[in-house]
Amino acid sequence: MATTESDVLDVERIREDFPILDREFGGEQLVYLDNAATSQTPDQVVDTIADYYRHTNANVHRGLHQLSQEASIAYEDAHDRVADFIGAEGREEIVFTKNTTESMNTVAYAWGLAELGPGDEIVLTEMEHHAALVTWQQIAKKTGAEVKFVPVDDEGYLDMDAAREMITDDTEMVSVVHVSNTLGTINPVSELADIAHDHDALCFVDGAQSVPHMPVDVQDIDADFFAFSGHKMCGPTGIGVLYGKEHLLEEMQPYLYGGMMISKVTFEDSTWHELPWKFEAGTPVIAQGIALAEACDYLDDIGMENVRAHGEHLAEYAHDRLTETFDDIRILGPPADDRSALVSFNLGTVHAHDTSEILNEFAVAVRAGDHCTQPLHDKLGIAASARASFYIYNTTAEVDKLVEALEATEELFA
Ligand code: 7TS
Repeated sequence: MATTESDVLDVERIREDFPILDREFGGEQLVYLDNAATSQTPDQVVDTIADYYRHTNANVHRGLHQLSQEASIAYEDAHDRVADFIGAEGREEIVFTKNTTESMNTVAYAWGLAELGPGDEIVLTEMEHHAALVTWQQIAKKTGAEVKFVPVDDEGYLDMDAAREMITDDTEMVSVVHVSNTLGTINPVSELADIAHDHDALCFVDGAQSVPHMPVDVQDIDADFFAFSGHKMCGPTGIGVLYGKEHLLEEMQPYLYGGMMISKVTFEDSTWHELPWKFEAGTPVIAQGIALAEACDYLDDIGMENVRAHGEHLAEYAHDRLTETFDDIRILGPPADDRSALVSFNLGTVHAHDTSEILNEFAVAVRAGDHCTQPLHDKLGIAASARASFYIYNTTAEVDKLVEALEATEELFA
């Protein structure tokens, strides 16, 4: 059983970068365990945004004036930094979007509408976030393609035998979540990409919950497309990333049209700017992009292997403490020692919303609901679950506080 504090991170030091963690509610210090929804933002990233607006703010790719040149260089360099963070070849493969959802929609519209038709199949998994599930479902309706779902077994793992049977020569796209935001399952995405490629299908990996928590190399995975959000990895809101293999992005038509993404425009027709700008129409997410690059620096300074070890340690500790403390608790997903940095659960018959309300009285912030995985909750036979999700600044003492607050919740509803 995991009982000792993770010694891979100097958590006390890290917490100094996050003054928000000192906030108190009703005299209790905040215990922030809603990191899978959004992580907190360190001073270094906040300062980068403030510095940008104080000293460098200008539109990019336009003016020949000095400020615009400086902003343009910083914005373009941010693409290189993010490319390096996930092992992409270069900035051509990194499109800045608003979030994971927009990255998904970009491919669904730009690639899916053009390439899919009746007889084609899109293979998803039962644990997809609505960002993938709803998007591909709607693209399927528009194109006549069919959506299939790889089942999730009782332990929260994908049924890989079923996946091998379901992915066939009719499959055009396999879209799979790397780490489930509800179950904490870490999926074998590289194997799924291989299976997809054996059938000449493409593989889209939703990395919203993996990039913040573990080293990711998109080339090792051999993903064709890969998406994640800045706000779950110490970055700001309002920025997401779409990685795409260069030759695929080259072949795709843009999703949004307008300024910045064009090369030559006449009254009759237009041609497109080079990658990645072809997919970044209008004034882009300049401050957010530059701040995301800073977030990559921040996480790399800590070390992504250490980030991973710490988060998994806390999840294991929480899983163990919850199972040993409560007779009547249902924890979703894989065993304690094989999950990413989160634990979703239901305490007896207490509704998850009630649980989170009581926890809030103790200043313990968790998420309650379906976590944008309604069909998965339906399959599990529950309407909602409570979820504690961890990051670099959380401690086992905070998990203990969660458990204490849950003991009070159980008593209240006994
Ligand atoms: N994919 C996964 C696996 C996610 O966890 C999320 C957000 C998204 C996609 C969408 O990211 P967005 O930045 O476009 O919103 N998940 C959650 C969550 O679990 N609680 O709040 C947001």
